[in-house]
Amino acid sequence: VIGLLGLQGAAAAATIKVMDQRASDAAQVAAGGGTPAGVLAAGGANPVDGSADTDPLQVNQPVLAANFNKGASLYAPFPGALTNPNPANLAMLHPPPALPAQAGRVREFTLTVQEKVIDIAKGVKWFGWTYNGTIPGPVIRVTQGDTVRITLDNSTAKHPHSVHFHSIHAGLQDGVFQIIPAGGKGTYTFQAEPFGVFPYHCHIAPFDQHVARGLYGTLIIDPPTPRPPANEMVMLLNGFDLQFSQNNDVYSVNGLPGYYQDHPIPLKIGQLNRVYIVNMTEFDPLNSFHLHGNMFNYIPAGTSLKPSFLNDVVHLGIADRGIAEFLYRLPGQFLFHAHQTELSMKGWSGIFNVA
Ligand SMILES: [Cu+2]
Repeated sequence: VIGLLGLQGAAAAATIKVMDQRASDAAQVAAGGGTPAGVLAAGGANPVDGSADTDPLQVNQPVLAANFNKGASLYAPFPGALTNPNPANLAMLHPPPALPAQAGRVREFTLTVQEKVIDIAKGVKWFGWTYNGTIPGPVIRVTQGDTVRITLDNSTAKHPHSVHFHSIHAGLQDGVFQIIPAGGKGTYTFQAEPFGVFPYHCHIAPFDQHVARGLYGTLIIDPPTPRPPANEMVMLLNGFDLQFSQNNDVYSVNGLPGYYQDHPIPLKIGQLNRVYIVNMTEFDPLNSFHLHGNMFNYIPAGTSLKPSFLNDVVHLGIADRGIAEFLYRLPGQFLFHAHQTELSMKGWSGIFNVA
């Protein structure tokens, strides 16, 4: 408080240096002199913004509340999930199986950039930048120790792009300074380590364009001995800024806003479930995963074989990720969703049907 008042005093007496004024204000307040003279001279005895606050006792809460948007949502109505999504988006839910480590194994993948119009939700089209035609791009799964070769085919794209993997590798394979020009093609090579779950994404400036337009996906690096068998799922969390306003209009799991609400995911009682969660939601500082009727063990970044904690919600900053493991003992329909109401109401909500 002293510092703030001191600054106001300094503004009123422009010839006095700010630090000198602060020191004299502090001395005056410390000596019991109350508000410093310079602050009083600048009108500083009044509330800082000069306006009177509403007296809470004068607020007619029932009337105010009854008229507040008539009880309707403040958000635009969600247009509804696609009825016939791209099968490649649906296939992302269940990743390819883990492979045990094998010395000298080389894994090769091709990501082809396609700048194209895709369907997002009912009546909603999006001119996205995609890896292999989908947002997110395909799930890439390898094992720790594999040599991984990723070819980025940019031959039909109108912009330069790259692919930058999180995880450990040489600087020359990092996808930041290794830009593939429009019409070009290039390969990134690294040895997969450590085991865990990672995002990959384009890393060309302007980043808001190249990432938010859809150039991202999930990389799973399995431990040399795969984790115990489970019903495995991948859920990449994202948003779509349909107005190009730095504000997302719909949110999704695997690029399908609202889809798993309309088409519940069947789970079996007593079966171990393992969800690889990756947050690639631009423009919102946090996304989250909340599970109903249960608790999950969580492994941050997937870089351990042992969970760090048991919870029913986990919050993820942008590019954060982890593994949630859980098992249902009781049947029923259970929501999983972002616990930010806006995100859940705009498409990031789904149902597990446990039987
Ligand atoms: Cu790009």
